[in-house]
Amino acid sequence: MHDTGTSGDDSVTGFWRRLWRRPDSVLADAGRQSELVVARVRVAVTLLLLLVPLANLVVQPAFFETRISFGVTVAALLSTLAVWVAVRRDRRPHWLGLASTGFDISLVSLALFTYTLTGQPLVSVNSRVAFEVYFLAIAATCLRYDVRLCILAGVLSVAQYLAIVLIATTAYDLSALPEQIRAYGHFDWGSQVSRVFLLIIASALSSVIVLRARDLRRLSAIDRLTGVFNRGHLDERILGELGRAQRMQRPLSIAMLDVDHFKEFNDRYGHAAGDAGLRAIADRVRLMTRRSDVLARYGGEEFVLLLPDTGPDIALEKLEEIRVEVESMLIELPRGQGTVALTLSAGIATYPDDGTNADELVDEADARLFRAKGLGRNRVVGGAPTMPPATLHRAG
Ligand code: GH3
Ligand code: MG
Ligand code: MG
Repeated sequence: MHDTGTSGDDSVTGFWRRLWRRPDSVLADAGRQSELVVARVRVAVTLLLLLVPLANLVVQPAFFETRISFGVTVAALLSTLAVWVAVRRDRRPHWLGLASTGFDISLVSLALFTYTLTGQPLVSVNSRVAFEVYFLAIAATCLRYDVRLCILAGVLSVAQYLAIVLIATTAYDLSALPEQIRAYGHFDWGSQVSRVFLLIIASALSSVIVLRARDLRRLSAIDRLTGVFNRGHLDERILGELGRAQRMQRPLSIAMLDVDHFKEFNDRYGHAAGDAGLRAIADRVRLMTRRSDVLARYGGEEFVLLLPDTGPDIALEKLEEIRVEVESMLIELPRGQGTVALTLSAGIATYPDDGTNADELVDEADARLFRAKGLGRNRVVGGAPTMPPATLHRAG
């Protein structure tokens, strides 16, 4: 069945599937756009973190640890600048969100681990500044609109932090470091467990925010009456699908469907019956199309069906199949008034044969729909030779 973005399945497996689903193309795009914001914040935070080793370098320039932590932070700053430059140059591959989430979390872990490396393990496990940056990195995953990345950030931060604590406790006797006790407290497992829980809660909260954003996004893309996509979403998708067809050098068919004599149907059976008719037609067409096809309500009783990777012959065949199916459907009238049939007409235009941009293709599909109406309705006109309809029915 073709995807309208509805969640449908409320079972536990349905929930997990929903959690693990890729964001739709528009959200994924918004996520990639956000990488520039994240890259800027990352540079700013790393610059701020550089202040501490820089101050230490001024006070204790000869100390080996001071030089090491300064060197590591400068290396981190250079790598954040490199990522920022790459993102600014518009290099935003699909794996960018995954890579930059892993990079952020690992950067914080590296900052914490540097303290253990430089003989200050209590700073690693009780740090008040560097540890909090984990929360910034986890919160930034919300901007990527991908729940999988929120979960990954949580799992990675917990795993890396626990590894740091284990290394610090194994390599040092933390209760025998008197000079650090005053500045960084003492080590206890209770507060370490609380820290890990906070990371898990932050990751869960980010996941919920992303799921909510996805629900709102779905609601904003769906037509409330029929449950198929709305005009706004269609406008975005036409451009996306056309871009893909051009890149892949594949055809794309656009069909404009219009219910015949629908005004008469409304006048005769009432608006509620008209609404039921529109819902029934939308449901049936949706069931008959592929997951990659896009069905949208264009306005009133008009629908648009995008058929990616489909040339004029196959598109005509598909629309004929839909026309025949709709013609044979019986629509239940409200208040037990019985059943009635509806028909539809359609016009099809195909990229690249009939146009190279969205306006040209929609105009051509519309012109062919007009021709189908003029030829007597209940028929499909496309670029390929039109088949004569077997029967002609009128509403009512
Ligand atoms: P044609 O065969 O030429 O397409 O004729 P038509 O009557 O279908 O076309 P027309 O554009 O004259 O009328 C469309 C009608 O669709 C008018 C309007 O009452 C009805 N309509 C539009 N939106 C809705 C809706 O959401 N619900 C209902 N029930 N009717 C709607
Ligand atoms: Mg119309
Ligand atoms: Mg009509």
